[in-house]
Amino acid sequence: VSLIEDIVERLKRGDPVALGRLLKELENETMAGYVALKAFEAARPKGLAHVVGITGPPGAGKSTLVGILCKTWAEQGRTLGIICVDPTSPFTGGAILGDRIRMQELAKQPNVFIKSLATRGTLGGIASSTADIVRAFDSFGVDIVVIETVGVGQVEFDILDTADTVVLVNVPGLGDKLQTFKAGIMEIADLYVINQADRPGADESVKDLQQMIHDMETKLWSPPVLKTIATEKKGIKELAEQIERHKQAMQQSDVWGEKRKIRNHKRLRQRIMSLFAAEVDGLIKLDAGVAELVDKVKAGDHDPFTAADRIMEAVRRQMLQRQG
Ligand SMILES: Nc1nc2c(ncn2[C@@H]2O[C@H](COP(=O)(O)OP(=O)(O)OP(=O)(O)O)[C@@H](O)[C@H]2O)c(=O)[nH]1
Ligand SMILES: [Mg+2]
Repeated sequence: VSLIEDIVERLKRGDPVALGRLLKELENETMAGYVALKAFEAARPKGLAHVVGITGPPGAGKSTLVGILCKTWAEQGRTLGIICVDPTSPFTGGAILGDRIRMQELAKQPNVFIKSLATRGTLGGIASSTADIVRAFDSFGVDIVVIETVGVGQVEFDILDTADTVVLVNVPGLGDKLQTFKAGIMEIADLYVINQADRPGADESVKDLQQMIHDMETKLWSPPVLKTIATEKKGIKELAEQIERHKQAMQQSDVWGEKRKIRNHKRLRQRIMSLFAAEVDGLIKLDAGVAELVDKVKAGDHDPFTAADRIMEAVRRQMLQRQG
């Protein structure tokens, strides 16, 4: 048997080492990873896992919260897949060691699997490998996939808009920041948490958020605002309950199914995009004319519209040639 077949067989038997290997391949976007995942996911039920995104500003206490929340779930017998996107935030460098110890502690549980992803490499690469890793966890049979991201940019948004439930973690003293939140990531949150509620101003922040949610148009689900003290394990039970309640609300409507359709479609689009990008990159290397055109656009001596049209034409020509 080939190495890939061997990995797939072991995955089907629930071998955590094989899972670790698959996740590594998916992170590196290798062909072996895609072939293995394709074979594995074909043989498994799909879309059963509840995908929970936890996001918020640097240092809000996301990792601490994820750690305790996941420990609670693991003790209830749930199987968990945790994805930490960019755990080495430059803002709270000191927390990395704590993060690692906490994660090691958590990873000792037989039903908890952790994958850390560093935000490097291609634009959109993280979003697409995260989507594949979610699928891998789902096929492996985990009950809940938790994704921790620092909520600042487009990449996080791309990752989180395919999560079923998005939890936005903040700290007391939101005040003026509320306006900026409103415009961005705020809109995709299903649950709001004021963590570090042991610090002053927690109740005001809760009120501010509640007011903001009240002002927003809410359809099926009105997002609750919760207070937690992650370091003292306070408010965790309520948080877990609300996450579960959101899942039930989604399943009672067509949102649960709709989210899965969007997620599947997005994976397809991401794959097409990356194949296409590879095709174009190959062409630029091979075709002196195209390379020259790209250089002109770079220098500002050529408009990108006509250049893109020409490159598209060249790609089509090349594909036809290969067929003929
Ligand atoms: N006082 C107080 N401190 C907390 C609480 N929760 C977390 N912290 C502390 O806040 C710091 C940051 O916590 P992390 O869990 O690393 O925060 P994070 O949001 O994951 O940070 P990044 O991943 O770097 O963005 C750590 O020193 C925690 O111990 C809390 O409820 N109260
Ligand atoms: Mg963190």
